[in-house]
Amino acid sequence: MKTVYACFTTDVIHEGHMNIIRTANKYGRLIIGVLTDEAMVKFDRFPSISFEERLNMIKNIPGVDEVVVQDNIMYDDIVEKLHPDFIIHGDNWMSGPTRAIRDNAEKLLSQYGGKIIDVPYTYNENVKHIDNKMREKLAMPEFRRKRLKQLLKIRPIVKAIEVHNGLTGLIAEKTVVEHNGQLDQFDAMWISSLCDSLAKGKPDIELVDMTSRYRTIEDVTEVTTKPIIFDGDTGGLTEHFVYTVRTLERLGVSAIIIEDKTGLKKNSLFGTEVEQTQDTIENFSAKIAAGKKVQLTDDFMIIARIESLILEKGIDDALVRANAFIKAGADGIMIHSRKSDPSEILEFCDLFRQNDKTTPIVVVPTSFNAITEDELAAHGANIVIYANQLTRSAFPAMENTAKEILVNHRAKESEERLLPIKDIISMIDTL
Ligand code: SPV
Ligand code: MG
Repeated sequence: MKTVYACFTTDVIHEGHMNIIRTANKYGRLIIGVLTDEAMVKFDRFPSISFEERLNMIKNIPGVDEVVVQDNIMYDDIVEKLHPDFIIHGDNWMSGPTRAIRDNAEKLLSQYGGKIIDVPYTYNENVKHIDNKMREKLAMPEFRRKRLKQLLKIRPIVKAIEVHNGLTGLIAEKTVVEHNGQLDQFDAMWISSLCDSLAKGKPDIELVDMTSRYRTIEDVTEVTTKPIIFDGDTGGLTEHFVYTVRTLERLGVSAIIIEDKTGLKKNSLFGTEVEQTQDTIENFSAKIAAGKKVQLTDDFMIIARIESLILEKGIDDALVRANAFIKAGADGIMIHSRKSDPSEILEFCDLFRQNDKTTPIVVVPTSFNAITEDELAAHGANIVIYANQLTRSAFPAMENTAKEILVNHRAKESEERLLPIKDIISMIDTL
């Protein structure tokens, strides 16, 4: 009897899956691999039910002879272990980044004469509806909010990218790349105070008020499912901060990062070129403790951002503060630097990890951008934030086009660099 293998990454079985199962049964004994959470979040989306639930669901489908665990989206281990005669999949994997998965399967099978079965993908209103419902469940505050903590448990380092509106939210949500035979995407979104302010043509000095910042969150949550880390600047007055915590929790935000500065906040990347005042350990600890006290769920995180390196107060000061803020209840710490050399950040991480193996460390490698995610993770960093690169790439592109139109007195010359009109009008899915 021949064996047929299929990998399932779904939380809901619909007619498309049943079609694959029926087709597979014609070829032989069907083994289904259930993709682990770790592997699933890396290339697709967060599961809305647990791995065990997915395993049981698939085990109980008539026509499924055996269920196994698949812990990588690529088939190398599975093919080595099971040597299936066929791998079956919907033909939607013939284009886009998932093509890399098909290529991987094909190459492995060709070594011993195995074959791929591409089943025409079932795409009708019912399947579309089920798929949308599954995704939209992930966008609900109660599911989205806890996802950062879940990701921290299963990702070697959580990767967040800056977003400041629906469009940048969609980029963070949907961008998947194939590189070196692996698929990758961002895990989370960072609502940067710098970029949220810049998008409104305002300086990054806590001038854009919370009502407006909440509006940005709503614009982003409308069209995405990934977890949000909110840049809360100094957190403002403690009496105000407690309300911010409540609102963010209700909106489904996973974490707020507040920095230990006081008075008129200026962007950290100015460093000591402008006057910036660090808050006292006592005041800032009291602010964190007040926030933790009003928090209603276990999902939400308050992360303390330490500005000692930015203000040239040294690593020892940063370590003392980190420990004090954790004692006050902080769920994580962010350490920032504006040097291009990452040494002080790495030294901080190493020293901090000597006594604390678990509290998440967040880093923002804007200035020290040569360091890779793997290197940061090796020093104990848990979250890496690409804090402003989308805004910084869009701005020069827009400015160049504006200049070009002025020079040419028409738009023809710019056209070939622009997204085609037909792509832009069909870019956004309608309900
Ligand atoms: C932001 O993105 O607004 C930040 C990070 O706070 S930084 O600009 O580097 O201070
Ligand atoms: Mg900021």
